[in-house]
Amino acid sequence: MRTTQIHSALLLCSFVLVCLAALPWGCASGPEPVLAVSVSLVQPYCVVGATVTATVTVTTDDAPDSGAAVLLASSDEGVATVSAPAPTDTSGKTTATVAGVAPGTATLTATCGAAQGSVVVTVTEGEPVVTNAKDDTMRLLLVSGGHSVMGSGDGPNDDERPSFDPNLPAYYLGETEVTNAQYAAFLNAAKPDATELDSWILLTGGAGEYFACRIQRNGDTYTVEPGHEDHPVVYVSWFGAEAYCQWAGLRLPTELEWEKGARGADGREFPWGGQGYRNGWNPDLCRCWVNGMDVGAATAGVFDYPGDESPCHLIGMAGNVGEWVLDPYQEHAYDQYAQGSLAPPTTGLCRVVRGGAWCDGKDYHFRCMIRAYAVPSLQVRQLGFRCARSL
Ligand SMILES: [Ca+2]
Repeated sequence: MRTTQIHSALLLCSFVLVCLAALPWGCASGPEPVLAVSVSLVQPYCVVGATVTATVTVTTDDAPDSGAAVLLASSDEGVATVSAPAPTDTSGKTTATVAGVAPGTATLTATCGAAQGSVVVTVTEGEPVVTNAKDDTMRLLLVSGGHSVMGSGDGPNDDERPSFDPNLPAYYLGETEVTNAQYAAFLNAAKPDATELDSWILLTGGAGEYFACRIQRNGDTYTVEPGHEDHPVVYVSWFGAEAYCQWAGLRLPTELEWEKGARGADGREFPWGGQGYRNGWNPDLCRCWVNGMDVGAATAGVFDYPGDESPCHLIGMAGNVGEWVLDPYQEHAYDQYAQGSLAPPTTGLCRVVRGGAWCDGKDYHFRCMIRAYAVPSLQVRQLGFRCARSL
């Protein structure tokens, strides 16, 4: 073979290799008969810094493994990025990896031939739901970071004014108030001495059926009166709430965290909605005096009023029992927050209490921005708590 023939043969081989490399995997020559493309996520969210797998399904009018190459892109690479998909398999599916970059939402679009499919991925700061390792019956829900409306511009109380718009980092908040069963489990594990026990919870409760404490002690064993396991614990002091949180590896929420969890971002009056002073009140949606005294039990199960759900999907923020939060009460705390300093007060004789209770009858007790307070040793029938956790 002459040199020019050898060069021609090598050039031809190179050309064929280049053409093969340019063809998508499994792609026959000519336009592909792609009928539809769909893309789905194994889970509808992606945690910042982590990845999830997207599945792209290509429907063709030929064998499913003859699809053209799939291109996958994110609408916002500041939120989510996608890696190159693997080749289409014989079932017509291909997979790609989605990486969370920053909190927000991005649309993932898969393109194959003339067809497109898309799905929205929400990139979150953490897992949307965590179960507390110390007590696997307790769920905490992610409250996303960002601005939200707090306080009130038209409310009647000086201490809830002004309205302001702080930017809180993400955190977790208990889905419900802590229950009798959860608190009894804590007492059984902690085995408090008599002094500790008395400072945490008043097991003798009050007189009468409505006013009993539903946790009972027999030696070192604590049990719950049957039928009240899922009711919120009451007669618990702020110290008793703190002790539970420390045991569980959690903490009490600050009052700003509590209020954001109850209102979401739009400054609503009640967890379920309403804008403006007392607008949106509906006593049927939460445990309150209207429905609390008539049914023979003061508190209700923590999931018995699903209408008392906040935009963050937290239950019982309006009613059932009022809730201790972390902060000492200072009348002018909201003035200071509104000026930009979000550090909670560190001193004060009382602790803040948030939300209404089964024995409250007035609509304004259930407004999300009401700031009540009590001495931390108080142990009463309408006061419990829920837990929080940092990311
Ligand atoms: Ca409550």
